[in-house]
Amino acid sequence: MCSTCGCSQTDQITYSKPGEKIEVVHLHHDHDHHHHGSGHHHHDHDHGNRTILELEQDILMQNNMIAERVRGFLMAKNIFALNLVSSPGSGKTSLLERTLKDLKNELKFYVIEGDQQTMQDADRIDAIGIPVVQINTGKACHLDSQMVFNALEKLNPDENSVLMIENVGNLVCPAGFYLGENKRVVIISTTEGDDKPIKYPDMFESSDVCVINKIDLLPYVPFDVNKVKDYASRINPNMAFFELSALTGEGMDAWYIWLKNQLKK
Ligand SMILES: Nc1nc2c(ncn2[C@@H]2O[C@H](COP(=O)(O)OP(=O)(O)O)[C@@H](O)[C@H]2O)c(=O)[nH]1
Ligand SMILES: [Mg+2]
Repeated sequence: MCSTCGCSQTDQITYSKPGEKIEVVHLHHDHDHHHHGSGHHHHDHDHGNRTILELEQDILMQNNMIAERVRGFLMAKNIFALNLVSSPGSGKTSLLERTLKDLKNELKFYVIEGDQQTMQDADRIDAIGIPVVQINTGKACHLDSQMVFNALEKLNPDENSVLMIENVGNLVCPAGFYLGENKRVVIISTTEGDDKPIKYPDMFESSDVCVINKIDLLPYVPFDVNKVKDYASRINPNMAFFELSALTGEGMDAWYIWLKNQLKK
């Protein structure tokens, strides 16, 4: 169960590289122990809210513990990791594609792709010649740290590289799941409306960077860039902003400078 929206997670998650399918058992604690052995099931009803809260805490605690293992692995290898989050279609894969194409001769990249179904995004990354693992989360609406940990075992990334994690398209649930990343990047595109930061504050609060994508469409859509920045800055005063078009390439240079500066730290 996702802590935020209450969706159910599948027991089996498929991890695969393009052309290859591997089944990995998803490790989630058996939370039924709240109900075992008491014989007083009417109490479950009385304490229903408490039980749900404990379940959420368990899931997030478990996730954070494994995220710290991911963090330790990345630190030991001096790998810089970004977690890209957004609603579906904002341009996460497009931003990745252009970034990888433009910087692949300078930096060593690895990619973890998260989607509920299909290998399509992994195929797009594979076409650029970058090592990629696709995680199909099934019913789950976010990546969790165990999935990333398992994907890292498969990727076996070199030291001094950059790991790009494309999360499942969703502005809600991924906010609660730290993956061990260095920075979280929320992407909002000009076709989504400029009210998203106040509607989905958790995602903007938990992100370090906000990429405003599809600026090539600004002449055609009612979207006030300054309003987005204002809303997002109220939620997160430390947010860094980039306005760009992953389609035309406009504004990508500032994003590249930021990325390369991060690696020097
Ligand atoms: N006009 C325009 N379209 C874009 C831009 N970036 C992505 N797209 C388009 O938006 C759609 C969704 O992009 P995608 O990268 O798959 O989004 P994701 O679901 O967040 O990974 C695709 O049709 C892209 O071609 C952009 O900067 N400008
Ligand atoms: Mg995508």
